[in-house]
Amino acid sequence: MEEEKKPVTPEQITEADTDSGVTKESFMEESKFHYEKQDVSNEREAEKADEHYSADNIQVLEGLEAVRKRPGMYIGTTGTAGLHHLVWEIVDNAIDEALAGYCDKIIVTINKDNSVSVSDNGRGVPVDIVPKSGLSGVETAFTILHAGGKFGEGGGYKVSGGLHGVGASVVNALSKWCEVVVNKEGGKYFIRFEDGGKIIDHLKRVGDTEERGTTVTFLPDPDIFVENTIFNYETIKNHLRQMAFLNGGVSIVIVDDRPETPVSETFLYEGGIREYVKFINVNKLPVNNDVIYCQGAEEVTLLDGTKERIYGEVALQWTDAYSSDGVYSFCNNITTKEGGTHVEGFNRALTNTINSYARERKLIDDKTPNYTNDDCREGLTCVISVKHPNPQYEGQTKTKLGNSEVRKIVANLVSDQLYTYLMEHPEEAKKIIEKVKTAGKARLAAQAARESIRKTVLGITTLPGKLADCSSKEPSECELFIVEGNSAGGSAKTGRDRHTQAILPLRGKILNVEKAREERIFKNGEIGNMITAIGAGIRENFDIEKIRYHKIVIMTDADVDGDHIRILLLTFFYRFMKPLIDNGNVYIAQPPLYKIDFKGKSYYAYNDDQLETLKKALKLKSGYPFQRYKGLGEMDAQQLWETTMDPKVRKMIRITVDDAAKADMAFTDLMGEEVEPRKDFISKNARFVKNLDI
Ligand code: 1YM
Repeated sequence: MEEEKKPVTPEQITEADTDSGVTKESFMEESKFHYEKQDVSNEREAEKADEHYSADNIQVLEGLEAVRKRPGMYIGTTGTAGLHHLVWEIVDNAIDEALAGYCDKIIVTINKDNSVSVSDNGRGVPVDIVPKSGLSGVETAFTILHAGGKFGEGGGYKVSGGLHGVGASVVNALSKWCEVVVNKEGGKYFIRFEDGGKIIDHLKRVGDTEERGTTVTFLPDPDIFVENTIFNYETIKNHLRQMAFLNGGVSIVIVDDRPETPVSETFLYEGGIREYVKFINVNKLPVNNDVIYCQGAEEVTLLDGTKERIYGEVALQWTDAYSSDGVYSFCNNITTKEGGTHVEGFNRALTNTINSYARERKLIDDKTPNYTNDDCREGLTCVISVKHPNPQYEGQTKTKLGNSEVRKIVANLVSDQLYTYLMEHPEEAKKIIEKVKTAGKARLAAQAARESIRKTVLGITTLPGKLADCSSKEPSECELFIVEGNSAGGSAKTGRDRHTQAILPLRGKILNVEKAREERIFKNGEIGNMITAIGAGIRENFDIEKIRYHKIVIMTDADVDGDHIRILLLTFFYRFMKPLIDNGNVYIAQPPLYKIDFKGKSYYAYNDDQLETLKKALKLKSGYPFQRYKGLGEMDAQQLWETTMDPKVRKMIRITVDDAAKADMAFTDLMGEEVEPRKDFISKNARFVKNLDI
């Protein structure tokens, strides 16, 4: 079993062991020297290296120059995320060494000067001269783009995510300086690169040591990372903890040497992803007591005859939660946010196994239809991790695993082992099936509720009594103002342009659609009014062609309650009428915050800056009175029209999918009830909340 955890074929291990480290067979033939040999031929090798050096170095620098010219292509951004990406790349190399079975400890240190050191106790990066480049293994790995673990095709098993082995040279290219220490076969070797990877002095043996391993220290180049070169302890810590969960048995230490008293934490999870699931579920009530664990590896032969060994593991535990989005998937230690074939294989096996077990044990009667995948996943926390030597990514953000062979591998291992678990633990199995059953019932109830709303709310063609509709029937010129509170609603009704502007006042807060079960949502009067007023249905029945207004304008007070209502409405539109948001039909009105009356005229300011500018422009003395609007209700019909509704002067914010998704996420994260975190969220996300009043 232990061996299963290390996705390396025995053949690869012996190959690597017989060589000084570099696994590729063809390379062994070319290089044909081992340590003893290298010692006697050292000078000659150095000469040879120098010969190659001048010519090759130009090429080398051109490669690294390309990275410096377009860093985004290699690390995504040159912002904070990109900065941390440098650390992930070096850590990935150490993790690869651990996965190859040669290393069990990794230490990441943030140094006082904000450089980062990563050490491992593996074999050490090869130090022999690589004939193709004329440079040592270290120099090759750190200066030649695409020099992966094997200087060529095939060979070792490299699985860590990211840049597929181009990592070290990319980090070097983007560093002010970078130092590598290799302890290998009795010797200590050192090299320093400067200014984006320039070799100042070749790799040197600087002493003797019994230790083994690689230490890489680098200082990000401030000319590249102009925004920020300061590493964030929490970001690195979270990443390393995730790596420790995904690579059970590897001890990963983080040290922050910057504070006066250095901080250090160690992550070591012998249970790997099993402990990850426990960690995610720590504040939840588990349904089955132990985390179920399935794993396996399979060798597949590709069309071109090459063999690949694919490793998969899955850990799962149900909790009493209602959501069905607790499945976290990874390939080669990177999250596959859009899922992919491993998740598909898992889903298929999960649904089949649960249903066939329940039927066999007569926990479900013959007449009842199968539980759906969603039923099986309600409350489930699951980590799926596969290691694949040649992953193919698809999807919009290239985070969807595409290798089709993975589907069957994961499905098989989950089917077999989950089934065995259920058979061997009938008590736990009973609790799990019970949870799935309840989820199924809730689904049927929601379906019935949806059906009834289709018949009632969606069937209602008479418009809500509270709606003051506009006279035009041409949707492209019509606007619906959803207004907070009856008094503001009254002003809006009086002040509007009756031909094109309709007003729907909302009484207080609408229901939080995240919290409520579907049945209640549909029975909520305010929501029903919005659905009928807009007139295009909801969810899969929503028909954008039928909308009665091309502009839906949310008009709320500029205070915390107003912000809250706005987020509730956005969440509602996002969940129930998403095409409206995709299509850019949703807007937020911007009422002014201040009014100054001066020489018989009223002047409005929409933010503090404008207020200051206005005071200056009117040459007002300090202390000159101005009105601060607390709510829309303080404005009369004329003022509301002049400042907020008149298309000629008003300012409105058009909502993007991004905004709405954020609002939606805010609720998923905060789960509604507590006020403090919500206020906190609102104040931090001023994007929706331009006029804040807390
Ligand atoms: C702190 C970062 O890079 N460790 C590391 C890297 C390598 C090896 C061992 C290694 C790999 C192989 C053989 C092989 C790398 N070597 C190379 C290259 N830690 C860190 N530890 N012997 C040693 O893959 O066959 C790239 S990474 F290219 F030089 F072989």
